[in-house]
Amino acid sequence: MITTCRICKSSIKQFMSFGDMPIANGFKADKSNKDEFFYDMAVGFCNDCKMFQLLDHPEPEAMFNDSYAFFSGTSQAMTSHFRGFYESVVSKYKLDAAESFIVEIGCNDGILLDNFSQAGFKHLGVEPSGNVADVAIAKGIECTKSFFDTNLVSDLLNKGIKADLIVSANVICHIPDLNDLAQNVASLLKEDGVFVFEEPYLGAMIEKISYDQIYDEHIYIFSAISLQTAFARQGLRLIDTEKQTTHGGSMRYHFCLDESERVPAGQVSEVIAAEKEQGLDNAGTYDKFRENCETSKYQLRTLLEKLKDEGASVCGYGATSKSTTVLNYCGIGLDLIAFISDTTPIKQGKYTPGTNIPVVEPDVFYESNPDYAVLFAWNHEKEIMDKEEKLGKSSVKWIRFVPLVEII
Ligand code: DWN
Ligand code: SAH
Repeated sequence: MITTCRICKSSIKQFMSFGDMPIANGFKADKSNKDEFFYDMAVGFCNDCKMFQLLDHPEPEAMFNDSYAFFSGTSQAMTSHFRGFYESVVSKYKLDAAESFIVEIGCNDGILLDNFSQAGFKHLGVEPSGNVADVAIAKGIECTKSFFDTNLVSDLLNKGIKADLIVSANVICHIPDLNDLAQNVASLLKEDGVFVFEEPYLGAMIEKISYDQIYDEHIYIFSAISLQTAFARQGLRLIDTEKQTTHGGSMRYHFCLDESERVPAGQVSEVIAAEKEQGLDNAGTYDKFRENCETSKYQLRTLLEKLKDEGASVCGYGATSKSTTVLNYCGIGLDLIAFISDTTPIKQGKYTPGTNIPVVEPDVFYESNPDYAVLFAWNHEKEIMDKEEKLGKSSVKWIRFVPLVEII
């Protein structure tokens, strides 16, 4: 467990712990916890550089390997979102398929990079989880099965590769050595290149009490203030911010090299002013957040216990990474949730990390037609509700726990 901030090395203390946590995507072939890895999921806020961070985490190789369970393409809405990301960045920076080199950090199954690949851009995806990288490669995407680190960037530089655009989505917060990451990005960018990436947003998490964004893979939850400060130390300058609704509230950040002549957009200062107004730079905000998490936990448990007493059948919908935090923190097991339905083949037939709830295919959900389903994939609520309404195969009542615990 660290005692100094990962970014600025000031001393840092935990403001809360979510207790012993397993690997969020560590779905298991059997019900035993015998060989399961647990760590104390304690979180801290650095009062100096304002970075919200985990104080301990498993080794990256234990999370990102050849049996990674999350495939980005499981959501149609995210596929459309990434098409929009591609179109917006190509138009904003006037990228030309014949000239520009694109690097994506953490391309997963190619959900974003495929757009560049199809349009004929020279590109490279960097993806350490071999099984998801294979899906990208099968689409014809150039992808190296590797972590984005100093060795990889040195190799690329030795081959004469420099990037006009480095893109990423929901990956930068997964990289423990953020100082190293920023240095590597700075050396790989062409003089006028840009680094554009989006991440779960701290402001949204605090507002919605979506504490389930905190799990092993998310070493950081960023604000514009904390990222601007961290990356400025490594020669990168924040030039634009764009709020996104994806994953329950995200922020897209645009950085360039310090010496570039690019001018920051007006909304950067507005976003930073709004973050100060919200208190994201103030330790007291996180004490209040801890209280809100405890209330949310109490309310969810109370609702599930009441439904159990009434004899209702309850399942979960979406075996998300986030659900590992909710289930383990709230102490929810098979006594309260019979199974979780999920469309991802690699998760089906397995058991949830720490809590041993079976993950089943959607047909089991339709056949058993439970009374209630906890919507663990709450960030995909619209897509899921529309799909289930159209299918009409279930009469389930939905339970939401973000921003409030309620039956929808
Ligand atoms: O940052 C991360 C984000 C981008 O993705 C990663 N660290 C890991 C992952 O987080 P997650 O697992 O919380 O992501 P999702 O997108 O909320 O996961 C949705 C889950 O729900 C998937 O397992 C697929 C499943 N699903 C389903 O069963 N039916 C999803 C949809 C849309 C559906 O209709
Ligand atoms: N970009 C996709 C995937 C996000 S999941 C999306 O938004 O849906 C996080 C991904 O980051 C995983 O595929 C994981 O293998 C990858 N990843 C984790 N650490 C990484 C690193 N150091 N370099 C590159 N990719 C990494």
